[in-house]
Amino acid sequence: MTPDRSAPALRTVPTAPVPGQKPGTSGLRARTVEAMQPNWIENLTQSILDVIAPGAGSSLVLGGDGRFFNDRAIQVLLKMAAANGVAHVAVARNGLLSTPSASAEIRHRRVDGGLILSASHNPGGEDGDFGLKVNIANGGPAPEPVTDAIHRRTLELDVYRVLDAPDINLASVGNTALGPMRVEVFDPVPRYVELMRSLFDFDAIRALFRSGFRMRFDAMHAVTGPYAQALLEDELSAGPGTVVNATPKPDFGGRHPDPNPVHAADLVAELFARGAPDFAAASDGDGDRNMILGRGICVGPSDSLAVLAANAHLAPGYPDGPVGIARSMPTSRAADRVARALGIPCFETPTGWKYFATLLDAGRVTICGEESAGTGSDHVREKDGLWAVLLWLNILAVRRRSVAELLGEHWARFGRDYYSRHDYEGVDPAAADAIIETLRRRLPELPGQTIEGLTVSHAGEFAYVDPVDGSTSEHQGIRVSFGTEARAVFRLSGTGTSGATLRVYLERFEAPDPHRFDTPQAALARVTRAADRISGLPGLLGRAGPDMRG
Ligand code: VG1
Ligand code: CO
Repeated sequence: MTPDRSAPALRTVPTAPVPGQKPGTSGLRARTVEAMQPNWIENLTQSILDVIAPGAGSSLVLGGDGRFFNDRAIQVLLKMAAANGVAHVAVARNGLLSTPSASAEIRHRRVDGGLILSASHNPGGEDGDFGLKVNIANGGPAPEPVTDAIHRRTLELDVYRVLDAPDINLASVGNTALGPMRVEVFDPVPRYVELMRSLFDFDAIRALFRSGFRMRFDAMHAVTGPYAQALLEDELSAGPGTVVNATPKPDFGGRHPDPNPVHAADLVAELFARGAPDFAAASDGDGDRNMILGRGICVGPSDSLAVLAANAHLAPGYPDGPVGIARSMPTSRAADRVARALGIPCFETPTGWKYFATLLDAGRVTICGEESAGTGSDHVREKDGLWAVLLWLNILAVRRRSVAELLGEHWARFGRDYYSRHDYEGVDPAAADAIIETLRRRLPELPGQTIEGLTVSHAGEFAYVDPVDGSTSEHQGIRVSFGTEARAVFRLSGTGTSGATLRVYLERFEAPDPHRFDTPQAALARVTRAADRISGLPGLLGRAGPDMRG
């Protein structure tokens, strides 16, 4: 038989390990310039495929948030998947696939996993960050043993395999052969819309908009634009122009695609100005986070989790309410109060969505959330920004209250957990480690001490034992409790790409009192001073205060 001249040639390319590819809280992140170095993406891809798609015949889902270099990386990933015996890759049209939608696709298609090219809320562009999240067959983020195995593989790799073939056209939907592999370019929006329709009362939300209710959604030039337009404008008739910054851009329009009051300052200003809409929301680069605003009010993510859990039964997807709630350790205890009232368990997990997956898989929890603007449910295995927006809309459509009234009623019933996160960014990593180490050593002497009028009842480092599979995770943040009233938590971020970020999480509970409306920073002044005295921050860093107060 004569060889088929049109068949693409498989090349085995010698390579040397590229250092520094360490998995963080959520996937692997690097400066884009670093990711563009020769062999960087190839080595990483080979290591991932060796771990999650060993042998022939596997199927994967592929896409990302549209950031700079994703288009090149996707072509490399496809050609390497083909060369490594992967049978089928479903790749989103133009490479645009949100993280929750990727999770939904993996689950629906029953494939072996997925690759999401995103550094989430980190800035994009050539001067920004690049990232890759690996998801497993349940649709959730790869757990630590898998990311550790990938990391180990990057350190020992000496060859990678790639197919010499022309680029795949990602602009139109359809099937193409890439050597022995089938590439299916698909539009992920319809399936995501169907999933949301199965959970929420679209008629009730349409009626809310017909009644004159107005909203704004800021897609931050990131991946949620097409999904939000299809859902809010086309399906729910929220009105044209509801979704702003809807076109995904490789540099997110030069801004951080991070839905917080700093990076979505325009949206916040609009909601506090005269003629403000009733409701607004924003999402991050890869569509898994959400910011919720009402007229004249920002809803803190920890409060949002509590309100969603307390009212989930108003949506058709959750008729009996949640069976359990899970929150990351630094998230405020507002959700615990709801769980207690509902007579259901509330689990406390380390930071990062991967820790929720075992609880969700085991059917122990329905709703999960993190203080970093992530909320989600058992419909997928990722946090889901637009899901949270739609659940809020469904609740508002049934309750017919303003966001401020709804929150006020929630606090009147459960009490209020004032909450704030202070971030110190761009810290020298050695200095950051030293600060945490000093704090760790001081922990035993803290209990019983009264600092700024607050008495320390407990001080320790959070270690987690997964109640489903018994796996353990240590060093997940330092907790200092002042009785049941107040708490300070210290931890190092695991999502940055340059320098370290120290996070200080502050909270204080106040029993229901309809006459108290403090701002969080004012209500937390004493806890903040106590936390600063315990950690030595910001003095140790020689700074006046944190770079960010969320
Ligand atoms: C941050 C948040 C954490 C979140 C993670 C990924 O991690 O604090 O709650 O799960 O980002 O978010 P860290 O280690 O920097 O504190 V995203 O939207 O990737 O997916
Ligand atoms: Co994200």
